[in-house]
Amino acid sequence: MRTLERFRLPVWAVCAALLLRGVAQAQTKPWWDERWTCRKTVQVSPVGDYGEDLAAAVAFTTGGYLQADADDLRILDEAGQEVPYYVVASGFEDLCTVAFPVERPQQVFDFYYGNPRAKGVDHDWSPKRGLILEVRTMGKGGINNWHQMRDLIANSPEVQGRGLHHCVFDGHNRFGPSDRYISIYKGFLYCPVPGEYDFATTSDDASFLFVDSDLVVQWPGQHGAVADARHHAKTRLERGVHFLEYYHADLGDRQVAEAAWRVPGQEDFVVIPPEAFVPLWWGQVTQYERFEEGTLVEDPVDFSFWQESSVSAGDGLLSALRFHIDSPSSTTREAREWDFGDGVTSQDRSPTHVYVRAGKYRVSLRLGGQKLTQAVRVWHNERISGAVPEDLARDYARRIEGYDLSVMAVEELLAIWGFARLYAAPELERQALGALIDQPGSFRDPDASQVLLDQADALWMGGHYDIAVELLHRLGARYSQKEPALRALCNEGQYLLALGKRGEARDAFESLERRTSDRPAYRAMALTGIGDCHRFKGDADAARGSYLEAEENVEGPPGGRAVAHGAYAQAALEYLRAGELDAALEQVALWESAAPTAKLDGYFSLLKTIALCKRGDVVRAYGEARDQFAANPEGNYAPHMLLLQGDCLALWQHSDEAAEMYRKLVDGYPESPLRPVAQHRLQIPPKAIAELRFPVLDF
Ligand SMILES: [Ca+2]
Repeated sequence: MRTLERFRLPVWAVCAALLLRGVAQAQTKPWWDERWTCRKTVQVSPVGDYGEDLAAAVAFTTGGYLQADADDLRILDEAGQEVPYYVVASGFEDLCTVAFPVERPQQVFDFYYGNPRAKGVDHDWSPKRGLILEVRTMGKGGINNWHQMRDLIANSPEVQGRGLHHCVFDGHNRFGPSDRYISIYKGFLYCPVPGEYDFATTSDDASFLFVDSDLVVQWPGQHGAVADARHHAKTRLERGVHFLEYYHADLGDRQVAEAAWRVPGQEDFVVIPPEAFVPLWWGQVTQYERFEEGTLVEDPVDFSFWQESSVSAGDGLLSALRFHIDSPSSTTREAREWDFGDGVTSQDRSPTHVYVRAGKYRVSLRLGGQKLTQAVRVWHNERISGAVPEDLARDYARRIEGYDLSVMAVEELLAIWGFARLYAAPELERQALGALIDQPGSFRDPDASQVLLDQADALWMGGHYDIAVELLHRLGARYSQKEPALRALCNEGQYLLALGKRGEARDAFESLERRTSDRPAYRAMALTGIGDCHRFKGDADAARGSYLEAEENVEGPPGGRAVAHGAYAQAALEYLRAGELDAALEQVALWESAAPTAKLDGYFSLLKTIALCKRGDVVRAYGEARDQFAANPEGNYAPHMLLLQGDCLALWQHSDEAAEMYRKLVDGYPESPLRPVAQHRLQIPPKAIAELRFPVLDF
């Protein structure tokens, strides 16, 4: 530690150095203890009237050098005397907030830390100013009275977060998920006049308000909040500072914690305002010095960060954090790169970064040859900004569109996708979806793969047929053996078939068949699809061959296939009559997979076409009717298939082709009871599914 000696030079040497090196070196002052490697100089500024028990608070970044519980923190005043302090928040991230006593404005203190072996000092000092909020995860216990609540707090040791707060007026948990948590507010109220003070609480769920350790008003138990002060009680207080405690517990659902008062002479209750709490002065870091392996680091790299705004999106939360380089010489250092710990980087001087999920991130800044990494926590702090959520969301979407989404994890991409959908940012939605498809982890994640499959379905139903097919194709191509890929291929084949692209559909089904030699259920789907391609071509015999082969791959249903036909048909029809279309289609799908040869029977196609058509999927409904007609133009259901093809085409706004189908029925099936229906539809084509009447179902 020889290098430290130069800070113990005699006075004359310091004076000589000053003369030689200029005024800047006047800041060099003796190092208190060489075992402590970091020193931050803090200057305090007064806030509000001075009053008694002066105390300041400062939040400083620790660079990860401070012990999590701040045991190695030492604060020295200008005379080199140790000053007691109170840790408001430490260890949640590389940012520490402490309070400490002060004597006068502009007073300067040295904060020493960075000694992993230092033991904590018991100061027995806490500020008689400000308001501190602590949130804990709820443990086991009741909230029906103060005794239960006290035990519950004792049984709830996990602290989610702590910090200085403005007032007791919260509608969410700013430190974690807003469910099953306990909030503890402790603050110092200034009562301007002696007299009867009326305190009120409203909460969701329980709340207990104490003044000077006496329980004044409470609203225990599980309940919603009310918008009035019906839960209130008076207490007599002298002029001066009084200790307020407010304990709140939320069991779930909504959450509110609100403390109000009516000071003597006032008519109405008001939320106890921030200015009612005796203010802490504010400290600011003015200099940072650090020793590394015994050598003083010239102008160590340092950056600070704070949460600027948040937007909630469904179950998730997006937050913008602001980062600022604190190293004085940073302007002269050219190489500068931020890594925000979520895969995104930036070269900006003072970037704002949007995190798509709350949580802890390791953020690093490379500046010149130095690098600093700090733990940064994105809190569940959804109301820190007064901005309109839609405005913020637009700004967030714009920023996120600039990210390289290929480096982000599946959870992040899902969050972005959900956000983009909620706030109607189609470009971002498309980007997130593309990145999800390309992200190797997507199919290890059941949520992500389901999102992608559902999305393809939604695109299809929205009329984006080609995009839906493209999405499924990419899914199928990329993850050749995984279950969602097989499902994607199967859906792709069916969509292509509905679009009349038999060759491409067959490619998809054959690709599925090649991959599923050891997976009978999917193999049956592939063979059924290939059978559908034959049916589309009008080759009923080849279709039957493929369907029979498919049936060999599925276990026969109980009671045999003939019984299954009847059971599925009955169930599908009943669901159709009840208007439960998804359930009807599910029965159709079960029917199809248990007994693919059913597809050669017109009745199956009839029910499937009606179900698809009623659900609004006229493209697939049309494909089914078309293929069934092609397979068996002589069959009992051939006129039905022509009628339904006409109906689908009419709804799909292909009126000429629709008329052609109705005419085919009128001319080709003179004995059919459906002929008059077709004649009528030639006069008045159907316009909406709601007004359409179906054979079997309606006549
Ligand atoms: Ca609640």
